Amino acid sequence: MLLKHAVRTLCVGAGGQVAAAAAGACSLRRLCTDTVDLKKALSELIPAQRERLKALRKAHGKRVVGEVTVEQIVGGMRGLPVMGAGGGGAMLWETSLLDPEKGIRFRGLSIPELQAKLPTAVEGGQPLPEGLLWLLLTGQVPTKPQVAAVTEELRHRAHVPPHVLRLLNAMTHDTHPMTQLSVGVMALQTGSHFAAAYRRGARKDLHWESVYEDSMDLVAKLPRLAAMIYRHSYKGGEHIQPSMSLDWAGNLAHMMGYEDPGCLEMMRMYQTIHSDHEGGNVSAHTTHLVGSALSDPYLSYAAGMNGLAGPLHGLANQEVLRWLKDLTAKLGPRPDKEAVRKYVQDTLASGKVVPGYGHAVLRKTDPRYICQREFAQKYMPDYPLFKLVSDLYEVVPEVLGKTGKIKNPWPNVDAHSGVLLQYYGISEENFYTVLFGVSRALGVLSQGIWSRALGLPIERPKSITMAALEAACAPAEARPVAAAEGAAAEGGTEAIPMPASAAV
Ligand code: AMX
Repeated sequence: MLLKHAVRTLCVGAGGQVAAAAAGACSLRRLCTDTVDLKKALSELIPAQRERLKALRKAHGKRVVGEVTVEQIVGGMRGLPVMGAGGGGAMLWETSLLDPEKGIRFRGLSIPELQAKLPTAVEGGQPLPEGLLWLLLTGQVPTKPQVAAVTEELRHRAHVPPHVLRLLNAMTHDTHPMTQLSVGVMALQTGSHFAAAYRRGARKDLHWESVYEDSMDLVAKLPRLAAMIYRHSYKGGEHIQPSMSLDWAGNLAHMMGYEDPGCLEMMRMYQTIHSDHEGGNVSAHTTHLVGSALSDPYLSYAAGMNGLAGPLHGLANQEVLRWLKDLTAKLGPRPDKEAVRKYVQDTLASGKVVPGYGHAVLRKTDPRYICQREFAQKYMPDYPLFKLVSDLYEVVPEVLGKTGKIKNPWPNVDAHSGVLLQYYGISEENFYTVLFGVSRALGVLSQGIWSRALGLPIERPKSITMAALEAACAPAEARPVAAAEGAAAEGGTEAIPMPASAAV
């Protein structure tokens, strides 16, 4: 590991983990060494967390924590099973938790708390995402030297081998940037430490170590890869070398070709707030699922990125910009609110979604939207596109609310991010989801390291046929018949009862 200078001790006793402390739950123990070495810090935390999970399973493994409804099974597994605050959960995810009303908490910290506590590049500025990475992995707010050590570690891991650029060059310039990202990450997989260690027969309790190496390598290389994709797609393949004095997110802006200090700060904020949104969203869940088969971090993250590329998920930031451009093309740059209302109604009437609005879990305005709005109020208060987005905030929720079916009419993260990028000249909206994807690596790969450290098993939920569900819901006296019909209809041999455990 790089840079092992001593810093002040963090040993302040047990129970200090910000997230669990807030929740009153058992927590990660405080680090008791003077280290700026992230891997060493992790290795000190892992044994106690393994014991914690073991004890939980032993004491409560058979405890019923909720009921499952038919609606939950056919409705995308939302709120499964319902238990306690936060709306329940169907998988273990340690790095962040989404409250439907309050929004995301990163190891217990809200976005304003991140902004207040994490080290920054600029006095009073936006958090450095490297600090968030430390927080996600250890549950501890890092010191400045710890963040500096992560920046340095990432710098040393950032090289992207030439075969990746050759592969990008082989793709046409109009290949969607998310396709290029997925292909580029897959090409990087040749360097997987985990795949090599597994081939050599690495012990299961040591899997996390090579997964850590892969994850840090991948996080380090992503800004370079993303910038290569950007320059390949839009700037005639004229690439820009990384700066050895810039931080991880600042370097991303620099390698894309943007040097405005405001743009660098925007990139630090953007990369921080898009990083993690608990485990159930498509990109996180996919990364988690694929990783559970012991596919290495490159394979599992690339799979997650293919999910992020869907228009109902990360691609929504691109869709928002297209929708805004279409709006201004039809109505002019600053239409009145009545015209905007009509445009929103027309969108709904044409059977399309209003991009950037709604959420599967959130029931209030996304704090990530608010954070970006506050950034815009500070850096670009008079920018016409920002004013238009502010008008939409006043009009869209009311129109969506009137439909009576949309559970959350409020804006999500994607309603605002494109405006900030446009302001700094990053006008190519097809690229926006790549920036989201680079950030998302921080969260999903951190959890991936913990998943291997905790030895979580292959994920394999049992599925069910419609006939079996109908049979399970039929009145008791009708069940055998329904079951038999269901089984016959499906060409199967049995419909109910369903086995509680799943087989691979
Ligand atoms: N515009 C129009 N209709 C919407 C809508 C929107 N913004 N949000 C929800 N609806 C519709 C749904 O399509 C659904 O219609 P149906 O009953 O005819 O199928 C109905 O309202 C109920 O949906 P819901 O329970 O409120 O939402 P959901 O959990 O099924 O979907 C989401 C959540 C995000 C996919 C949806 O709100 C949506 O499509 N939003 C627009 C796309 C978007 O902004 N996605 C980004 C989300 C954040 C992210 O992942 N980056």
